[in-house]
Amino acid sequence: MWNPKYEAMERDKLEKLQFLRLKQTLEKVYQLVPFYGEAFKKVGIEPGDIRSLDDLNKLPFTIKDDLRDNYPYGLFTVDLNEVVRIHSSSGTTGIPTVVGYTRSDLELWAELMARTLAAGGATSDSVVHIAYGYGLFTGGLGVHYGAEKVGATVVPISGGQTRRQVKMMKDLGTTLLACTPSYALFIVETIEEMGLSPEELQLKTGVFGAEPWSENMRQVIEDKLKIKAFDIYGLSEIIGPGVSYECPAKAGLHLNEDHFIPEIIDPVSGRVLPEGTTGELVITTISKEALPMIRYRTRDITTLTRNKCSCGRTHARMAKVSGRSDDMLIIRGVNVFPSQVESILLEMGETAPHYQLIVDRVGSLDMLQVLVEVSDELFSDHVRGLEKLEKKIRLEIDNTLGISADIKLVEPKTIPRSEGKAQRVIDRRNL
Ligand code: DLL
Repeated sequence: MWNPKYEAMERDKLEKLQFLRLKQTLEKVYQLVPFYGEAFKKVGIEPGDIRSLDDLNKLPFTIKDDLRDNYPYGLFTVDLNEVVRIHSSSGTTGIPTVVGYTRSDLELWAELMARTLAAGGATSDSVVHIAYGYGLFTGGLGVHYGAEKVGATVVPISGGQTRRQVKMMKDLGTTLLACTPSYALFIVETIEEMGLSPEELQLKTGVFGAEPWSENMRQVIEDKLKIKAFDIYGLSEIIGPGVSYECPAKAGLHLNEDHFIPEIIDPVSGRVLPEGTTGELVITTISKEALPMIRYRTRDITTLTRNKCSCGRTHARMAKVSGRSDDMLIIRGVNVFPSQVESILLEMGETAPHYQLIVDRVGSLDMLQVLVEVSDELFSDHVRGLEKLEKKIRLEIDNTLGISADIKLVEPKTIPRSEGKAQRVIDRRNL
């Protein structure tokens, strides 16, 4: 454990600390950020009305559009001369969101990433290969400063030039790989193409995140790279990676509760849901300086538990994120997350772990097509084998998710590979 004093803090102490920090944050945003001042007044709340953590739900939510409406610096609580770094999340549409860090925010971020990496086995002996993108994306630099804080030897390679990445990992004796799970798969393929085997590398662990990935995907990555794979979660608006991370128990991701307060809400009604119920994660930051966030709606779907973990950490654990409420596809009325399709495909184990969902509307009917890659051998096999497999996958998806999909097996390496976040869904419906 990187920082047992906080990571294993008794719950009553932790909650006292949370409340103290929450009060300070609320006073600050109320005074300094007109957006919050107005939003609180609109619901008739002042910071003084928040008398316990249970009162948190009296506060209004903050959403991504609020960041966009106040673009670029409108929600900052400090002057720009105190801001020492900017990051931005690209978003797929419209105005990007800009986030800022004071020097103390950067120190906090490095601390949280040190916890994350230490939980994934990093020590000062590790050689950490960071293939998350560097730049405005928080992945590269976020992991970077955490790895340096741990004292590891950092290789800041960023994404791209995958053959060179593999060569460097081999030559430098990399022990820990940090990248998106989809890029890890691309690296696996490249290792094979280069005629190498994972045993020729020194890799022991990987910390993967920035996109949803199923338990079955974890299995594939662990088997193929012969490593232990850990899930790490975060979002730019809150801090970047470093919000929550898996420990060796792999029983959920510990959310750094001494700095963030999580809630789970019903994404439709906005009501707070009881512990253990699946819903949308909402996070309040309680120690960030430049850009505090009050009840920020992440859109990520998960579950929370506050039971103590076997690893000794006391912080709440969130389940692996199954998807985003705004990525959830509604196909003929049925809710489908791409990760559910991924789970089914990988569970069957007869195809490659590369797939894409194409959604279209013919007349008034939604059509789902699932493109799945198969191995060279199977593809060159006679057509009947392929048809049989397509039928099997179709049945499995129908039985498990209750939707009929058209399955198309495609040749190896025809689905685009990703160096960052994979594009799993192409929605042509213009909804
Ligand atoms: O993706 C931060 C990050 C970088 C996390 C590197 C982990 C590793 P954004 O670009 O702002 O920040 O995207 C945040 O990505 O709301 C989730 O929908 C998704 N996401 C991040 N981590 C996970 C994960 C970074 N482990 C958005 N599992 C979040 C599932 C994830 N989804």
